[in-house]
Amino acid sequence: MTNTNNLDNNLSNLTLVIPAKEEAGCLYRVLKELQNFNFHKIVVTPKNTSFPKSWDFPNIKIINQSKIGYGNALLEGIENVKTKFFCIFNADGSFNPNEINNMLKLSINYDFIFGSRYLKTGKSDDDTFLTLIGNYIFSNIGRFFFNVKLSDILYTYVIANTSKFKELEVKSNDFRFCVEFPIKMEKKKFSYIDLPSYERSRISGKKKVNEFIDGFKILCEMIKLFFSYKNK
Ligand SMILES: Nc1nc2c(ncn2[C@@H]2O[C@H](COP(=O)(O)OP(=O)(O)OP(=O)(O)O)[C@@H](O)[C@H]2O)c(=O)[nH]1
Ligand SMILES: [Mg+2]
Repeated sequence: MTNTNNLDNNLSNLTLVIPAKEEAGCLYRVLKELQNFNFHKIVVTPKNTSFPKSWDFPNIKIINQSKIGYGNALLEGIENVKTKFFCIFNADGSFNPNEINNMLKLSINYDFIFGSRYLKTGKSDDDTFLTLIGNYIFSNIGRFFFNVKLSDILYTYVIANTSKFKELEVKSNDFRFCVEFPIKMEKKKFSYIDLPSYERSRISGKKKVNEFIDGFKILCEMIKLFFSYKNK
């Protein structure tokens, strides 16, 4: 793959794990933008998803997930990562790849580096009132009940140390992944930080998160984890 950005050599230590479900209207443009970056890339799609033959993206690994769900896509993608670090990178165009370099620089000092839309220069063009309130509530539950020091717990634009992530033994196959991961990371006392991130609007298509159903599942997961750690 070509590297037109003259980026740091250490970027090749990074694999982007790109979950993509029904993103036909976005994925081509996302992969096109990513062509400028010298990262490994793994796209994870639901079963029986195929791409037009005219798409010419060499060196991108495509995996059809064996189960269903966002968390499952990530877990199966991460299983295939061979680099020291990986980055969860959405296929809807909302993550700006220009932020990765700054996040990756911090991997010298931290095991996990999270983006946050709610820090100083962070912003979201994609948030609705409901998602804004939901993120605020869940980030505060994370902070008060689990001591997770993240201002945007559900965003999940994150660079992770691959072997440390595997030690967490994250199991969630759905959006519960977004809280199980940081809560277990805090409990293991791994090092982490969050940085401002600017979330762009999704390019097209529909969001896969259902604020009420997934919000409820996320809340149940937090309650379950709270009692499982309390009883230890
Ligand atoms: N492979 C796979 N990818 C998924 C699944 N569910 C969601 N995704 C992808 O995960 C990423 C995040 O999902 P989104 O629907 O964008 O969630 P969101 O960012 O909270 O919602 P938006 O407001 O639309 O941006 C997107 O790239 C989706 O295509 C799934 O079941 N399987
Ligand atoms: Mg999105």
